[in-house]
Amino acid sequence: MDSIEACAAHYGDDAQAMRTYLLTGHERAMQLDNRGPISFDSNRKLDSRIVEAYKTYGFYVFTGVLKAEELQDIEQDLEALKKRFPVGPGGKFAANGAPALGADCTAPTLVWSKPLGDPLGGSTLANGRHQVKLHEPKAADDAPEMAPFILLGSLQFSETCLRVYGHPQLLKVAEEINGKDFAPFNETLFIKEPGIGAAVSWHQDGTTHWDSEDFDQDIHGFNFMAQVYGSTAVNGVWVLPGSHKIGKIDITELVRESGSERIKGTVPLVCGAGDVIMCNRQLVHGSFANTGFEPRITVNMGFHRRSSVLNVMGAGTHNDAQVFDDAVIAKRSEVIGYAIDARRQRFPHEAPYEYQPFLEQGLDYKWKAEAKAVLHDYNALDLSI
Ligand SMILES: O=C(O)CCC(=O)C(=O)O
Repeated sequence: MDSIEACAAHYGDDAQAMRTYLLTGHERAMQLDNRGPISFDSNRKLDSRIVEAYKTYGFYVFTGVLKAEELQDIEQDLEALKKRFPVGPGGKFAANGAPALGADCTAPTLVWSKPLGDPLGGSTLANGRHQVKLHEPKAADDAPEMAPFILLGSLQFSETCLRVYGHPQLLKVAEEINGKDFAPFNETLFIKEPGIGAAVSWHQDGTTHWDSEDFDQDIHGFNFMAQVYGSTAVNGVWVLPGSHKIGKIDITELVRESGSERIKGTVPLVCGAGDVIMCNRQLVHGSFANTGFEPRITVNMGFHRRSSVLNVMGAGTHNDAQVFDDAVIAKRSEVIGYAIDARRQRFPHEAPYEYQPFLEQGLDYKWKAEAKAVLHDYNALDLSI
């Protein structure tokens, strides 16, 4: 409630409307039948109730996926990671004078924003998909001028995120939704520090397949959003349930019909630390600036059907546009192999995931010092559609 009050207080004349929106959205989200542990039936198929709920709403909250030990690893790793951030946008050095994270990368890494800003909203960035600009609340006087809020190509910087990516149950879910030969999309961190974290205006993620004759609700893939600290109505992503089935939506019109940026019918992705949300990329979704007191760090990892990316000209949203032929997809998929092995080394009691394309080709990846160099700039090949 403290965060809800703090958030509402940033909305001036709309404070009461924002308070009501946050409270009712939270209640409605908690009433949906789309949360629970990952579970498979006796044939090792994803529980049909999960599949049905995901199809209906476009998202599912998997509870208790990352256990306390793993969360602790991630928290420590992310604290160390933040110390490696450059002191400002494009900077080459961290505060301690060491070369900054990403300073030697050519593929994009950190995206910065003014505190509580909405840098994408209403801009032509990312193919103009963030059609409206959200309210940019005033940050505290002592807030930094600029702060990082997205880290692209995150797996090259964080071994703990790489291990999350290799999680056997999550990869099995990716297989169930996108087929045994599923392909990666991209991996990012969304960093929403209290009082600083920027908004990500309402959007749908897909770009390339809206007019495809094979269009369906899964054609642009999905993201896993693993929560390090949990996600709330104040700091979390909001979604319009069911909107993933409709096609390309005029968001400006939705906002107009709703009478404000608080789009009618939307609900927040509410969950605890260690929960992982599976979120269809076609859902109308976005997040407000984090004016509350709780941090949200999302370990984001997307997956596609192979047919959605094979020989497709990329959207150029996350990297330079290129055609994704077999060789590009195979190269980009190596990270799955490294992730599985990195996880096996840290959690040897778990049965590692077996990725069908590697089995078919006799490929076996070992996570060791040289492999780290292979991941440098790996996101230049993000399968961005
Ligand atoms: O985490 C957020 O705030 C935004 C996430 C998002 O827009 C995405 O994953 O496409």
